[in-house]
Amino acid sequence: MCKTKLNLIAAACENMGIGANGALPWRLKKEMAYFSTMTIKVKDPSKVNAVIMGRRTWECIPPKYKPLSERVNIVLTHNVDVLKEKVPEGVIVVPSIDEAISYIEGREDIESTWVIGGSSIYQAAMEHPNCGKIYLTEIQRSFECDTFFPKIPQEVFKQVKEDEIPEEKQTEGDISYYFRVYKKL
Ligand code: FOL
Repeated sequence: MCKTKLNLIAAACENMGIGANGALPWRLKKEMAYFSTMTIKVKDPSKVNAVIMGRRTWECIPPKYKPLSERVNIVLTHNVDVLKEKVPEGVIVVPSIDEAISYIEGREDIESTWVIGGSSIYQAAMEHPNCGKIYLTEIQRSFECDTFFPKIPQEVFKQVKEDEIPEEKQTEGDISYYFRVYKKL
């Protein structure tokens, strides 16, 4: 059965940067809280969500937050055998998005699936037939970055309004941003 929708979630700055030197280029507490809430919240309390990430994204998460709590953590790598030795019990290591989807569809307790980066994983998820929505936080500043969110094709993704997601400008310290949602047509 092919029912798994891939939702992407990312925060990007004006130049579409998402990371620098293996870390986030900014520290935005409320924005990170939005990421946690969105990826954790479920309608059915008997279910959980899954997060899919690349190996480098896995490595960029601070040790005290790994694996991401209350979520099934799935890490993609071409070198499954090597990474399996290094991740805690319960973390799923697979070589592709399709293998991740197969794993998810083999469980009955996963409600939503969130793709949390980085660049190449976002790109593959955006091009995947199961791609659903992109939850993109647009930070109104430029940061020096070495990793970027892929270009969102305007003819494929349309901005939508989502209930419960504020449309107003958000501000933290001297940085402001918008929570945007794009839906694949
Ligand atoms: N999406 C959005 N909107 N913002 C992000 O910062 C973001 N970051 C990633 C992917 N999508 C994103 C990848 N990077 C943690 C750290 C880095 C990271 C993703 C998650 C992390 O440690 N998360 C903890 C909360 C940490 C905290 O409260 O400071 C978690 O439980 O989610």
